[in-house]
Amino acid sequence: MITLYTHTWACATAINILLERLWLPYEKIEVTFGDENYKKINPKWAVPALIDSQLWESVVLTQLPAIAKYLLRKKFGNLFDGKSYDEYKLDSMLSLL
Ligand SMILES: N[C@@H](CCC(=O)N[C@@H](CS)C(=O)NCC(=O)O)C(=O)O
Repeated sequence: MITLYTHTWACATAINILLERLWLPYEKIEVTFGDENYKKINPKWAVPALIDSQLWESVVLTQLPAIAKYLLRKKFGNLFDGKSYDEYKLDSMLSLL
C-alpha cells in the first residue's frame, strides 16, 4: 500500500493527481503544517512524502519530482530507458510540476 502525506492546495496535490491517473491504490493523509508528529515521519517537514510498503516501512520518499518519477517507474518499469528525448520530456514535465 502507498501512503501519501499531502496538504490540500499544496504542490503535493500533483502526486495525488498522478496516483489517481496511474490507478495506483493509495491512502491519503492530510498534514497540518507545523505538526510535530509529522516531523517524526518527514524531518524535512514538507509535503509531499510517500511511504510504499512494498519497499521498507521505514523508508520515506520525499521531493516531488523524485516521487513522481518513482511512481511512473513503479507503474511502467523502465519504459524510458534508452529513449533520451522521452526521458527529457518526462524530466521537463516534472520540473514544471
Ligand atoms: N522541494 C520540495 C518542496 C516541498 C515543499 O516546499 N512543500 C511545501 C508545500 S508546496 C510545504 O510542505 N511547506 C511546508 C510549510 O510551509 O510549512 C519538494 O519538491 O517536494
